[in-house]
Amino acid sequence: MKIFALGCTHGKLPKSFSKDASKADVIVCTGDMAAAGPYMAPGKYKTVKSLYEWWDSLSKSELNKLQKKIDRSYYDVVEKLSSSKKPLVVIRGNMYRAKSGDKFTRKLFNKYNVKYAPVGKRKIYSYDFISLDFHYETHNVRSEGKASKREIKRLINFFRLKLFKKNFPKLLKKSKNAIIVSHVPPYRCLDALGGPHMPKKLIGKHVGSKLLRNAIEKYKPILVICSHIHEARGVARIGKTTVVNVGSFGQYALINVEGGTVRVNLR
Ligand SMILES: [Mn+2]
Repeated sequence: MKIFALGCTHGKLPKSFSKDASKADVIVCTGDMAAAGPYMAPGKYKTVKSLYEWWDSLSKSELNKLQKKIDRSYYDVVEKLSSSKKPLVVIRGNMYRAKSGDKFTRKLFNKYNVKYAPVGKRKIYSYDFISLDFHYETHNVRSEGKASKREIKRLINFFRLKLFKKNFPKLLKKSKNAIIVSHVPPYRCLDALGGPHMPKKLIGKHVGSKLLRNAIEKYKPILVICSHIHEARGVARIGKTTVVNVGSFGQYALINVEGGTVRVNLR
């Protein structure tokens, strides 16, 4: 089975998408499809903080204009992904999660018949594709570590950690040939913060999911496909499980799964 996998597209699909997707059996997208606001800043910015400062400095009308562009990019990516007519496994990531964004996403997914469950299972060929959408745990709420206890609790509840904790291991336990599609990488695996914009004290900090890590160690799925930490792109192993962080902004992976053997080609 050939998988075309990408994620954190942020409005950008690879030029070869149609060609490569037509050769794949399954398309996987690990979320964050829409353009990322602060990263649309013109010119050169040295730090993440300055990107956000630029974003915060915008007037209401400038923000509205950009928001329309972002909405459009979300729309375009989902339209293109679903145009391949191949089985499509998609999750949402951390973007568009407030009430209006949630509504926007549901409408968009309905329009293109995109099947979605925050934590769910779909059998495709002889494999169980298990989705695990974005969630926060105490150690990774706001990587800056600045959130108050109350805010941490709110974000953990808002992103429904309880639901994931309850259902994710259950689904895995009952699965054969499991392939996990997660927004966040597993803890201490392709999950270290870095890159030129990152404050020094955060470089190397692990912000992956412990829920996912523990489940991998216990249930030994064949493959985990993730993104979210753009700068930690790569292929790694946890025991016999292959983990692929597909990267961002149109980067992708061609993955071949035959029985228990996984081969990964990062593009
Ligand atoms: Mn993300």
